Amino acid sequence: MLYPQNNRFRQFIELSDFWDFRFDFDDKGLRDGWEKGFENGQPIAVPASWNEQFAENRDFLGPAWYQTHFSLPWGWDKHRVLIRFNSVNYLADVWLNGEKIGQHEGGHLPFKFDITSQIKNEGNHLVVRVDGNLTTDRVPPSDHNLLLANYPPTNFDFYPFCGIQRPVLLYSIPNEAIIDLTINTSIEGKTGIVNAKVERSDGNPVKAQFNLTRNGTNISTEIEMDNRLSEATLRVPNASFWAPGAPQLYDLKIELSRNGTTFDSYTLPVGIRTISVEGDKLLLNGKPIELLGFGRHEDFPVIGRGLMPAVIIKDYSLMQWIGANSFRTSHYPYSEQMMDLADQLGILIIDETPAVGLTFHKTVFDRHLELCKQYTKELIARDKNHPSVIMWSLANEPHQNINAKMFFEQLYDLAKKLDSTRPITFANMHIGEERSFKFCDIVCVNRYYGWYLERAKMDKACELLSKELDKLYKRYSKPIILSEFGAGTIPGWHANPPEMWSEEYQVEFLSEYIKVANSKPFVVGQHVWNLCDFKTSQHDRRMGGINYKGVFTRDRRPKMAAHHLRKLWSGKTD
Ligand code: BDP
Repeated sequence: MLYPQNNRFRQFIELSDFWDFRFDFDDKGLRDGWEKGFENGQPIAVPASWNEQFAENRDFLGPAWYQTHFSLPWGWDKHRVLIRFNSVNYLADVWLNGEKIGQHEGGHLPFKFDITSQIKNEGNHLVVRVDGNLTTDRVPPSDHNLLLANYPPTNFDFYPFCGIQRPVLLYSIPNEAIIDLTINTSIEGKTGIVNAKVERSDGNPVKAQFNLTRNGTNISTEIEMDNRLSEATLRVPNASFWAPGAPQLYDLKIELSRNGTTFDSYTLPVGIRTISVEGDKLLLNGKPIELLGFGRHEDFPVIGRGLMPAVIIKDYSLMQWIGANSFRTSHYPYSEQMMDLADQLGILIIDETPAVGLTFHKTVFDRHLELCKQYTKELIARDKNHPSVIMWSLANEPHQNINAKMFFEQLYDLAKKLDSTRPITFANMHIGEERSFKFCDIVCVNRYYGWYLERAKMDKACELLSKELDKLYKRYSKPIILSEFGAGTIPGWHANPPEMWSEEYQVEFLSEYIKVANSKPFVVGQHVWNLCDFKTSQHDRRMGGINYKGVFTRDRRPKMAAHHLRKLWSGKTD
């Protein structure tokens, strides 16, 4: 799914602004015709979660209604016009000028509607009903078995922020247009090979010009297309390959023309790189790579899970300062802006779907599988062209259950069919061995010995961790990533000898885990939980509704562990 862009043939504007907003406490909006417009609203910032914007109603998860008005930009009346929502949590119903234009279920992933036939030149009225409620038949689900018994009752450990959390874009494309591109790259010696598959809105005959450029290099080819789907391959001698530390990007520009007149064009950054699993190694461009980094959250005071460009910059800067080269989009897809920057900065990403808290109960199995398949398709469609994305994670911590195997077999097959070039994984919960590791190319384990188990006993914790890793490798012969390990730490709380919740304990905990990881050649990644403290539901284990496992605070100040990790990962102390 291509991101809208501005060029001679395409244009987009963001409808980011203060919109009009109303909570629908009695769920009467649909009955009372609010889709035609509602009264007594209050201003709200879009994009941003609604939860922390007001003095009241933080934990009300919906439904709530948004409305705004806009005019069509000059010159768009001759073109196709679409509206794209980059992320609405969780269920969105959309009306334009009183007419329903569609619905989308699931947050964190974009959806779009063609509104060419509904749009007016002036005075367009857009209404969105958002339901962020957690229920058992949604993914992520509400607390199914009271495992956490938290409030709001989630089956996962982060705050269920809701609303229009990423930009809403209005965009125009030509009537005959490039609809999608799929880029695959490979390497032969010093030559980079770029294969570009093009999907068009129709199959009319056209000429397609492909130009791949970077620093004065220009590789081009022209082909005739007479199908909706066509492809071209470009070979780049002495190519600059994409890798952390050298994130070399080419621009691939595709232009469509007929009878000498160009009528559409799209430009995409392309990184030439390969990723594969061989034996106990993860290989980037044919060479073993070790992932050092974090699990993270899109989370910041007031704005919640809303797009926050400055925080994205800050977090990348912190990761680079500390010597990290990677992170996992725990536990849902992050903004497209975050992915674009990872391509530019050379950061590796384990890209996770929003499938967290899965239980596989008979009553919800089919519904959850259907939603997870939808999310997997939407995620791969959105992120398949990012060189930074090196792995798909199909879920976080599914509950171990006999039915999980059937579930993951189907999801794995689907993901492989959609993208055979990237390894697939999911992150496994501490409480036991996963029956579905068979359906992973790399085994990801979240482990908390020394925190939730063997509390405060780091010696015993490391012994168990080490034994378990050996056992897992012996059984599955796949590389392993420690995809989470961490200790709750109150900033400024000290103890000697180290005690749980103290900064010293976090330092000890992370150091000991890293020692174990470094001692096992088959452990190819260490992702600390978490980059920063983050908001979660209220619970007796979560003081103030905050998970304190960050090595930075929620406002991005370093704890002792941040300095320590920097020393371990980058050798720097200044
Ligand atoms: C893991 C989860 C993560 C939690 C973490 C924790 O994957 O979402 O925040 O534990 O307990 O089980 O801090």
